[in-house]
Amino acid sequence: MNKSVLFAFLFIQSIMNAQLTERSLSSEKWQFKNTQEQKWLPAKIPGTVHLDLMDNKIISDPFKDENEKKVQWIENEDWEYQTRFNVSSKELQNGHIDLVFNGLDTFSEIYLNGKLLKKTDNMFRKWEVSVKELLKEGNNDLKIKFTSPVKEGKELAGKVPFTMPESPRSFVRKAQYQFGWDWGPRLVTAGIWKDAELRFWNHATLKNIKIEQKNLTKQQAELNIQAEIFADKEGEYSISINTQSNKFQLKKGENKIKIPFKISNPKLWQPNGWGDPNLYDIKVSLQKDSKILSEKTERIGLRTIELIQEKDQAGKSFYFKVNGRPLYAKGTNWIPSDSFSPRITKEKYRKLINDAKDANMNMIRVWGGGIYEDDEFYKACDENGILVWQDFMFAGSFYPADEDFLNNVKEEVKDQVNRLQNHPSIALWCGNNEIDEAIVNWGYQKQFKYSKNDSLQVWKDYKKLFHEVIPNAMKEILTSDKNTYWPSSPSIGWGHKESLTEGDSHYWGVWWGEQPFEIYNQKVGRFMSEYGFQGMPSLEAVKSMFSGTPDLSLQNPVIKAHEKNTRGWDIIAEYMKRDYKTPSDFVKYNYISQLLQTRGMRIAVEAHRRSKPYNMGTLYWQLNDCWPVVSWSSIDYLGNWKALHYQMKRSFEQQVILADEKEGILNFYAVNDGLKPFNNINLEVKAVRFDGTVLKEFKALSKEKIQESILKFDPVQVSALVSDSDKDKAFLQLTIKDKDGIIIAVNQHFFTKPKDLQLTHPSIKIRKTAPDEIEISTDVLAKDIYLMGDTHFSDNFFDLLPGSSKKIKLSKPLENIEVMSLWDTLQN
Ligand code: BMA
Repeated sequence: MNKSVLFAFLFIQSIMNAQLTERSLSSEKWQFKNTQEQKWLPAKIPGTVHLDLMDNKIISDPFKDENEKKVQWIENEDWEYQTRFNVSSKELQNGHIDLVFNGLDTFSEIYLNGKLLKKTDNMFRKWEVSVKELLKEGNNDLKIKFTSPVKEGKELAGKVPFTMPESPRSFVRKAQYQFGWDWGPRLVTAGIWKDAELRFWNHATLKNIKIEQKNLTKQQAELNIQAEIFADKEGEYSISINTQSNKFQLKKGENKIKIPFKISNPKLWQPNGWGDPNLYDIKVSLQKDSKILSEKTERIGLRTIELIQEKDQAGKSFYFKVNGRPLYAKGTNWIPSDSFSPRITKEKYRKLINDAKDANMNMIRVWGGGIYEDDEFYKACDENGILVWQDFMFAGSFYPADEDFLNNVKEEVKDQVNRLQNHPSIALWCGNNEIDEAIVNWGYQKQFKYSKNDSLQVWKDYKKLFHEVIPNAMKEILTSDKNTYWPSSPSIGWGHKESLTEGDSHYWGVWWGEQPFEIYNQKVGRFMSEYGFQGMPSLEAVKSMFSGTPDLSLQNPVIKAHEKNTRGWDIIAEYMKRDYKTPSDFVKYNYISQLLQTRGMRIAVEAHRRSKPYNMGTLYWQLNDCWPVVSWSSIDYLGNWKALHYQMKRSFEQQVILADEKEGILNFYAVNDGLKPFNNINLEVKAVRFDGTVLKEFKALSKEKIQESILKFDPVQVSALVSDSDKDKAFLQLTIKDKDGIIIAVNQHFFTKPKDLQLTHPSIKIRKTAPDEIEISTDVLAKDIYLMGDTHFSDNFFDLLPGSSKKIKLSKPLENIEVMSLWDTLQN
């Protein structure tokens, strides 16, 4: 090696040495055991004890059969995890070495080479310990002891002088849905649920990068990049942002450096439906003496977002203004996609967010009983233009507010806000799910015989946690106060009249209140953040509930066990009786239960959208499942679209034509959520018999402009379109066209409930037009076509109009496709 080559080699080496490196410990060999037992077994990190017990064939899959009951003992046990990892002398030469746990579930003690390093008590926090002094060259032993969260929770609950509902779950800073929910099994996990790593660094390290958007115009985005740096000695350092480099004098300890940064001709981040969600990479590099010490890249979007609440005649508006324009929010609620969240893959996150985008959604609410989701979730939302309503993880109970608990929450808020704040998708931070409502509406105080003082204490604790501690912790972290904090969803509980005139609203009169679906037409709030109805999952998901041969019958105890709402089956049966003929055959029952769910949600969404701009958001309950289950979801645990998801895609189209029939009068509304206003649109209405005969046809011209984005056409009497005797034999075909005759939207309106329709036997034909495409046709109306097969159909559960055909794409080719329609369920 000549001198110059040697010099270059040493120079590169010194840079390498200086740079921060992270070494994951997840790929080391891990073992686990019950503390009561001797034998260590292989374990996987990140993971949970249930998954490890399954891998070691100690328990059977709790998602199958009635196994959930058999694994309840796990939550009462204590568990230990250990690994031995090698540290090289070169690694030891680094100035600083931190041991980082991105997530420990939940009560644990961390031991390194026999020494207790830290005790943890919050699944949602990140734990970092400096370990340079404790590490040695060669083998090092790391052990984490987890104590039962249920035992720990009970002990904490014992300190409160009155009984708290849902005890002990609310005492434990851990995903609340694991304690069992009305769509989820009780599987209280323990373990190293996120990656564990060693971080090697020298001199100084970038702790956080915070990007403040100061000003945004067409010409320029003015940003402040705030770098939070920890330095072990004072001195001159340089910080470069993309290609712009600056020198700074850093002090020993923590430093906060603000660097102005400009982007000219910025391309905005737009929500789905409004354009591209453009993103920019901001690479921050910390250097000393030309050596890179630490680097971080943040992917940001340039956009403004405000929550607008203005007093009006009815109450107070509630909507998001994005990039200066009111946005009608369309979407759903998100729960964790698995009871064992560490096994949710990046692909699963991507697929679900894509499915949301595909269904024309622009907002998802991350519900407070789950987890702060993985980075991949937020990245996918950023990239797909999906705004996130982010709850903090508190749901449907009372929570303590002693000093330890509050301090713990404060750190959790800081960790999570630090992690997530640069994502352009984050629209709002919300304190909790249904806690205000639980305190005011659910009668726990009476049930647990609270004294007046106990009740006052609960309210005081609530205010402390959600009106003081959380928003104040957020303020400490955020670079600007433009981030909105909303204490509770809903802001006013269901049943109170203000819940429909201000704030966000959860409407549960349908399902919980067992009111008819049609009530949705009246109960429209300013922003509907929850409402829902259950439907069965795909047949494939039902079959996956069984370890052996599935027995598809409603009476089967396995199927019964996969419905978590105590009155669930009865409620479904009751609503089904109201609107459909209840089939005795299981496959047909499954199909009708999905149509039933779809019917309810369609009525709700159409009512919400017709009420624009009074109503400015509709998020149905819920997108996904955490196991195979009968639930409110539109996509089942296996990722299959239920009938509901296909319908939401239609109902969430940017431009829709909607009919509202009341007391023999029909009103038609054209709704437009796009950026381009309607321009001279025409409505065509056709009354069509199921056999295709056109009974009446007219064009509606005159219209009332409620706003740029919503037009109301002149009302029409039903009797002018169909006679009473034709009401069960005909439907309305609604079409809006632009001035050039191009179709903007279509819809159908039926005059009777599905069970009363006088459908005739359709002759449905399927023709293969390509390996991954079919054409389906019918002679007479084929209502609610259901294509069956192990593939994803680009459309399904749709009405095929008399004498029409439609092409459908398949995600994978299929030999045999079975089909049924509503007609098949109306026969005795
Ligand atoms: C809502 C949610 C969940 C629940 C759902 C269905 O209120 O916040 O807690 O699963 O209702 O009951």
